[in-house]
Amino acid sequence: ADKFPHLKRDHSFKKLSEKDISYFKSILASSSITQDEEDLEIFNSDWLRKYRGQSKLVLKPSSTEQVSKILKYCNENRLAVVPQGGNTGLVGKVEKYDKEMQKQMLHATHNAIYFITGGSVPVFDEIVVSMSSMNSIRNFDPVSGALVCDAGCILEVLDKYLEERGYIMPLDLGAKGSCHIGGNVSTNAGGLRLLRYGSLHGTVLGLEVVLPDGTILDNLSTLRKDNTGYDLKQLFIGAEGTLGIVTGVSILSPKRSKAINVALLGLNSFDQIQATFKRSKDELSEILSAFEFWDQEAIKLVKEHLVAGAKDPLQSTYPFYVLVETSGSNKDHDDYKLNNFLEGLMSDDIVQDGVVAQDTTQIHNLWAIREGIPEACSKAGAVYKYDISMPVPVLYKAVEDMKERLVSKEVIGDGKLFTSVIGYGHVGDGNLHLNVAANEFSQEATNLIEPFVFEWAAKHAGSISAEHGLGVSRNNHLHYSKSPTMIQLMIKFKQLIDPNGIMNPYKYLPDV
Ligand code: FAD
Ligand code: 2HG
Ligand code: ZN
Repeated sequence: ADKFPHLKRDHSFKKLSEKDISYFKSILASSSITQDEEDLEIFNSDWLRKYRGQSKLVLKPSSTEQVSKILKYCNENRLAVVPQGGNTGLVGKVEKYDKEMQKQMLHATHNAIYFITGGSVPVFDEIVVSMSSMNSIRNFDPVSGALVCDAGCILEVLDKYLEERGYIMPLDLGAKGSCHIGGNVSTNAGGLRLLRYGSLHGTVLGLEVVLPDGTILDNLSTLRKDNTGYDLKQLFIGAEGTLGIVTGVSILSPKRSKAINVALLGLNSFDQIQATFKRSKDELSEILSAFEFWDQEAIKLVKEHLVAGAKDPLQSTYPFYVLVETSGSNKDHDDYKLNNFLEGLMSDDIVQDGVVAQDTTQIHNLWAIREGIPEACSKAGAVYKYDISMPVPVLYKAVEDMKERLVSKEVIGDGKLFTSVIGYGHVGDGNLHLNVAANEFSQEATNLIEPFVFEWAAKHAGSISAEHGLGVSRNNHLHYSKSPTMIQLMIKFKQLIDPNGIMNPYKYLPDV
């Protein structure tokens, strides 16, 4: 595909034939098979004919047995497969990019912006297996909070279901309205609640996975403790569809907190952010549930490009912003703690300004600023997105060093290659989202930021991807974060579980 000029179709994969279609028609309802050119567009990143994937077939199974039959057949016939959830993954790559694309991108809808960069899009003619029809909740235990559901359930739908029962999903992300829990598990998504509830490696209790040869691995345990043998489910969390298709998820949901507070703070330096974070752990301790930050560039873009509700409620503009959320069981207790915390920060001149949301609408509006940053950045032009983790003290140095590099090379500013460098993210998790906005994507621009950014992460004991994963855009940079021994072991796992390499090829592991 034009989009991936460095890749060549693997000719060991068979091309789709009428015989194959007949087989799929024998196991799936006709409404679960998409072949129509126009309908296929959306699964192939439609808006750009020139660069779109070339899948000719989308299958939408509605049961684990159907997924098993599909994969068994594909494996026996060497047909390559791309599992697809909500298409919100952020690990694709647009190699070529022109003004026309950019214009379309600026006018694209929220989801379309991300769709074109989705790692769940086929590279060549892989069959798309969309999980959107597997969206039932299978079981919920109101005592333990264990939720068992199909992989195609939308995250926000699950959260609403749990809200009615006094529980909450242990993860939350800006893409909640579209992403599937199976996609979240397959990308090991982090998001806005990781600080409080930990990663999916801890909250997922069990998985049902269809292996590439059609075997159903039934590990849908609801146990919190189970030390019998290797913990196989962990291999599939963050495997990005390269080892099989996740069809069912068992996840531990915590009780929903009765009292939620959100405060927005304005600060002068990243050192002040660190001091605030340290204090929040001391003084808010068990009720602290989120600690997010963004910089002045981010708020500028949010104000310029976004969205009703995302106004800056502070009087002046500050170099940095922090959103602190508390979730507890007693409103008076939480209010008291938060007010003391904020007063202390102000009187010690650590925080310059602050506002506390007074009702749920204001809570929503403050979160809308944070959750709207990725969209606002994308509307600023061609955005190179990096998602790196490192020790918190050097987190913002990545933004400063990148800016300094582009300034010293005289490639940023009016009429130059780049327009801005933006920093935001999950500071509580040591996870920076470094977005570099350019006028257009080009090889020249790419070469100015890569591999610099990956080398930077490696030099500072960081990871080249904290939460978005590898897809087609980071697979060849894996060595910055993992040793040759580890990469070799990963390749062996892949060969063991998917010997024909049919699952999501060309992605995740380094090109051979
Ligand atoms: P897709 O994009 O469809 O797929 C992602 C990958 O998983 C692909 O490799 C695909 O092949 C595979 N896959 C999907 N479903 C399955 C399955 N059932 N079995 C096997 N493989 C499967 N990520 C974060 O970590 N934290 C954030 O805060 C965050 N915020 C975001 C905000 C916005 C606005 C957007 C657009 C994205 C954000 N993301 C974030 C990216 C995140 O990775 C995805 O949104 C989400 O986890 C992917 O789910 P999905 O269902 O859309 O998967
Ligand atoms: C977030 O935290 C997401 O908002 C998206 O992970 C980050 O778009 C990005 O760079
Ligand atoms: Zn994030």
